[in-house]
Amino acid sequence: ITSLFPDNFLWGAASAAYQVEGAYNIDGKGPSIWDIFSHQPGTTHEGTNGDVAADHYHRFKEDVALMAELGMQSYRFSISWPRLFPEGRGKVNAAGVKFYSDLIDELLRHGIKPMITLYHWDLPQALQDIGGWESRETVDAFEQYARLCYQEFGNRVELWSTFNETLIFIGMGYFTGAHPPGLHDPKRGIQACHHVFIAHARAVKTFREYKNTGQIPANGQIGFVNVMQPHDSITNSSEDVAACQMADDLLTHWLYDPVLKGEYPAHILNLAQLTWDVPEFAPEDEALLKDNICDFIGVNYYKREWVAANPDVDNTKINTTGNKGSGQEFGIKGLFKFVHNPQSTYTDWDWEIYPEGLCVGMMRLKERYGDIPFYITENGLGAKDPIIDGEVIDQPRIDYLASHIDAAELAIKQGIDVRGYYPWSFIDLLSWLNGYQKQYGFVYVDRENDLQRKRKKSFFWYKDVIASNGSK
Ligand code: BGP
Repeated sequence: ITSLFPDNFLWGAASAAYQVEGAYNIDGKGPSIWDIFSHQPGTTHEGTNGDVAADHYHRFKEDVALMAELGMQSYRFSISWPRLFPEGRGKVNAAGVKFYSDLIDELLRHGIKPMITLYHWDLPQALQDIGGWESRETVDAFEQYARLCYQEFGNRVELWSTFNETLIFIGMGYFTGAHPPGLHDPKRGIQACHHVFIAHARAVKTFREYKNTGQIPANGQIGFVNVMQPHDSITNSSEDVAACQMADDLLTHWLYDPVLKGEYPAHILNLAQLTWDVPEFAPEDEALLKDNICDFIGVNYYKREWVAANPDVDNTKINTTGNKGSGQEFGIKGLFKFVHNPQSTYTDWDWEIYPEGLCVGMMRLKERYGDIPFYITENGLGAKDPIIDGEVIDQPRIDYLASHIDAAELAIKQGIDVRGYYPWSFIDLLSWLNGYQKQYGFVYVDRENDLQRKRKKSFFWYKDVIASNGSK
């Protein structure tokens, strides 16, 4: 049966600089907050870090050849800001510019469209030292960085996004402290996030200026990538339903409304009562946001969360071992908490497997924001893949992705404008808090054996998916 995926649908895969490149201190790159954070004891799983990662920096030609063999039509990757600006701003590192320029050329030579993420969490440490996203100076520096990227790569790259997953880098960076800058200070997090929205709008505005002068082709598009995590209330009780609404407002609407409506959801402003001191947008910032609504939304979908009322405690527990049931908890006292649903299916990292959520999530977003174009910028199964007779047999990944591709097709059937699918990830790479044991790739990296690449079972499966435009 032919699929419902349009002919120009983009089948891709995704990665991020810190997780794949390695070469963390090579050729003039400056340190990022992740370089500093991951080198501190006790911050990551068994002290793993991205110093070497998959060494994609040195092996990108071999990797692009594999992408081509897989049939990938697009590759989503991020640029390491401190590779271009070792100090975050000011002096440009020419070797860094050359690396991305060569990577882009190599992709284009193989007919693969680059999709660039400007910010996938590796803020230059030099900017953290002046306050990071809490400082308005970082907003200026981001614009300078975006400008350099448009100048250097804009003529060859159509698809761009500004930020990846504000929920995670703000939530983990400032609420739970599991990511850098490692704070437990929601008030500061809200302020940092506020600046991220303004930085986003500034980068969109600048992008359009480059488009108007022809330095970026007319078909260039810029979007924002967010976590898409549908929330459902665990019971019909009014307390749980209200808690679920709060989770949606705080974890979804707070992060989508500013980029798609140019304002904060009312509930978030009301949270000022909790002394979070939510800043209102200054009139000029609000106008900037409203005038620069982005062209598409990238959704990263892994799981849904079941929500219940939470009169009890603030808590976070992250399963970083892959031992199922070792606990994945999150709760904000007085607002909501996530709960395990015994009827659901979970991965070994206690993430619910719920393919329909991919469709449901986009339908809910369409209901709130109108008919926006979507790219599914991440989706995948983290697992300890079994090696059987030297082959990586990752059948659970195939099952996971196949059911989510069905859900994407269902979304298209329901009239959602879905334009591309980028599984996480092309190759096995660093999981921020789980190290190298939590694998996502179509390509296995033999860490015992000079980082040799090996095609997994899913590689051959996804190759057929792409070749048949998603037909089964
Ligand atoms: C998303 C990030 C990715 C990636 C993925 C898998 O939040 O954008 O960078 O890491 O999650 O997460 P994890 O590695 O924690 O399993």
